[in-house]
Formats: sequence, C-alpha cells, structure tokens
Amino acid sequence: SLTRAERTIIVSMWSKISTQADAIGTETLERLFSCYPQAKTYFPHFDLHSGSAQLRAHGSKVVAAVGDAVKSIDNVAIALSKLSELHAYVLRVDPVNFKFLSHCLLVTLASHFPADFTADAHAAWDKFLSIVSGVLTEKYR
Ligand code: HNI
Repeated sequence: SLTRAERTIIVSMWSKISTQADAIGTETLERLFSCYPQAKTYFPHFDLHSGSAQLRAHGSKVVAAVGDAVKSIDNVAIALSKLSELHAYVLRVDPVNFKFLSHCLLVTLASHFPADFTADAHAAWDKFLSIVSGVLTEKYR
C-alpha cells in the first residue's frame, strides 16, 4: 500500500489535475490508441479519431473514476467495486491494457505538470495506478 508521502503527492497533484481533467483524459486515450492500437478493439462502437466527442466524453469518465480513487485513497477497492465488475464481467478487457493505459496517463501527467513530476511523484503515481489497475482486474480470477 501507499506510504504517507506517496498519498500526499497524489492528493496534492490531484488538485491540479482535476482542473484539467477532460484534457488529460482525452490526451491519455489518444496516446493509448496511437501507441497501443490493439486497445481499440474494445471500442468498435466509438469514433476514436483525435478529439472526437466520444473520445473526450470517455476520457473525462476515466479521469473522474481515477479521481474517485484518489478521494478514497485508503479504500480504492470499495470506491471502484462497480467498475471492477464492469471491466471483468462485461467488458472483459485483457489486463495488459491497464498497464498501457496507466503508462499513457503517466506520460500525460509528466507533460502537463513537468515541475511536479519528480522521480518521487512518478514512482507514487506508478504505484497508485497499479493499485487502481489491480482493483479493476482482480475479479478476473
Ligand atoms: Ni474503462 C468504461 C474507467 C481502463 C475499456 N471505464 C469505463 C467507464 C469508466 C472506466 C468510468 C464508464 C463506466 C460507465 O459508463 O458506467 N477504465 C476506467 C479506468 C481505467 C479503465 C479508471 C483504468 C485506470 N477501460 C480501461 C482499459 C480498457 C477499458 C484499459 C480497454 C483498453 N472502459 C472500457 C470500455 C468501456 C469502459 C470498452 C465501455 C465504453 C462504452 O461507453 O461503451
């Protein structure tokens, strides 16, 4: 689990991220679909072109869910339990895609907040996103 220092980093950076949540969500998905095009197979019903309305709407939902996890940083499993069932039982997303998405979110954070994105911040976000991904994939077993 996260140390107190890691929680502090995440909660404080979140207050900045949340002011540009939609832009960050959209950029994360654009990076996901351009770097890891296999992730597109889960969205046959979406227009995935850069800047499309569906991409932006979905990006803002994903970042809002990360925000829910930040707000319940000690109880991510409870905060995301509904989403965990959706991704495991309904969407059946291959867990490797969570690593790709987490990576793309890290890169997006680094490019939007270069001064905040120290090595410690990078490590804290990496750990936090692997906890979030772990929750969203744990019901697969
Ligand atoms: Ni994900 C729907 C959050 C990873 C494919 N996803 C959602 C929704 C949220 C969400 C929120 C909307 C639920 C609703 O409408 O009730 N997804 C998250 C989060 C992560 C994540 C927080 C990881 C941090 N999802 C992924 C990954 C994939 C993925 C890695 C596949 C590449 N998600 C989907 C698909 C949907 C979805 C597909 C349904 C989209 C739709 O609207 O039809």
